[in-house]
Amino acid sequence: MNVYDNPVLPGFHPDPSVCRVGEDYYLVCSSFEYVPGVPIFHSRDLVHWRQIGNVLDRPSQLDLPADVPASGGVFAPTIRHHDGRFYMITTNVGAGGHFVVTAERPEGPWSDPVWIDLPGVDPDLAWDEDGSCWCTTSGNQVARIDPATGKVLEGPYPIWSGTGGKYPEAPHLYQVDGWWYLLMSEGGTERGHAVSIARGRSPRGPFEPGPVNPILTHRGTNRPIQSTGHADLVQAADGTWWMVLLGARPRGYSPEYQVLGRETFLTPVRWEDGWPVVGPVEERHPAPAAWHPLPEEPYRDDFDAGALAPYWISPRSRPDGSWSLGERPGWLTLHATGPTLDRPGHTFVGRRQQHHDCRISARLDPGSGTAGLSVRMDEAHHYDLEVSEGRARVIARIGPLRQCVAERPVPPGPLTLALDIRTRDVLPPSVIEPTTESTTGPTGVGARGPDTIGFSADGALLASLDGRYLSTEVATGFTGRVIGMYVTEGSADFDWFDYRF
Ligand code: 6LW
Repeated sequence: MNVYDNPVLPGFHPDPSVCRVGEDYYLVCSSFEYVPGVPIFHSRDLVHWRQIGNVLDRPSQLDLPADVPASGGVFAPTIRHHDGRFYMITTNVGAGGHFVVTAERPEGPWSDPVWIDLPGVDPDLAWDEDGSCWCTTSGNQVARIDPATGKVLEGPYPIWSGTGGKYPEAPHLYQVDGWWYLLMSEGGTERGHAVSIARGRSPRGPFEPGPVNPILTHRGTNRPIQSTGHADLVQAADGTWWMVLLGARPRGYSPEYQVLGRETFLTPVRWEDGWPVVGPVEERHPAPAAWHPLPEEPYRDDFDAGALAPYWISPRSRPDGSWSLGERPGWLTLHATGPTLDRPGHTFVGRRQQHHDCRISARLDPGSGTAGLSVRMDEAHHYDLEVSEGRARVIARIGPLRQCVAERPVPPGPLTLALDIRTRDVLPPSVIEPTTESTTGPTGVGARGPDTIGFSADGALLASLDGRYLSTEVATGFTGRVIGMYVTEGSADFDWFDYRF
């Protein structure tokens, strides 16, 4: 029997939503302040996912305000397939609200947005047998809408808001065996997160809660996967049921730090007496019957392709003219749009950190610019390995403080920058004396943190920093670490970027 490992989509991939078309599955996640927005993945078995694009890949679909705060922007999406078309509905928080885009093919092109004036976040779409389209939003409330025009035709009506946990959200409606099931989350997206269920005969309600609620939570447990919630259900081609959901894997000493953000997990569902039953989410489960492994992704992007791969993201915008794969063929050229990573408006092209232990390196020709690699949570929380004027330096920005923690001369011309992110030299909580902070080295690597990040230039280590300051618990918000190439003055070229784990 095959087994699979959770998470099925590691790294900052929260709020998953999934749909099946025949034997193919499609999954989308939130993207917040990053563009392109709403990554879309394909799988034939719910376990192995390949990114096939981004649903919101042009400014006519997603135009984030220049000052949208970190963790603002695009919140939780829902993906559905109805009458031969794909529908993706989400919310641009603070910049237009809910909107639907549709496509014939999941890889796109997706339409321009149709806006819907309803309160809340986390919109869901479901159709009944007479073709009416029901849009449920956080709260939870349901409205009948025309998805072609965005017009609200009926409602919104308040429906079931859960068992009393904070933030009733992430509603999804499903019609199964003559019942309408309302799956929702409550308790907040942090450690108290939970999934609850109710059902009724009509989308308008009334909804009666299931006999056991929440149907899933890891709150108060010592399970390595925490914050389980924001779930979506799918029936596989063989009739079995599965849940995709978000969870987090915090590390380090109390209160424990999550550095990869909220990730996407998969767990089996069974039905008992007309209600879905879902066990704890394990790190390893027996796999669905279909099994379609994918070839290993190359660890290096050589920048030889004509377009940027879909996993490269940038905060708020990536204006034409700020980047190019053609100016120096085989290199990614970046041009500065802003002078600092501490404020929006800078040039940064990055990818999610997806593994607790990993090594990132890049070949940089800084020319006469100021450029480097940055591990980013947001403008106020990032570590940078930067080169300019013949010197490499490590800069730590933590909250209101900004400090250069190491600096050394480097020879002119291209050089290799590397980040080593390691958990293995971090002691588990049980062996740490609660009153002492062990440190290793001049930059003060705390053994209580979740990991350490080492910074080197052409093989010479400049500094090793405690990773806790680039965690959700310190930075706040809904995203996770993104590691990127940047330039804050002039222009610079990157020959390749490696991500190994
Ligand atoms: C999202 C909400 C949630 O809108 O967090 O975990 C919010 N769930 O449903 C941001 O992802």
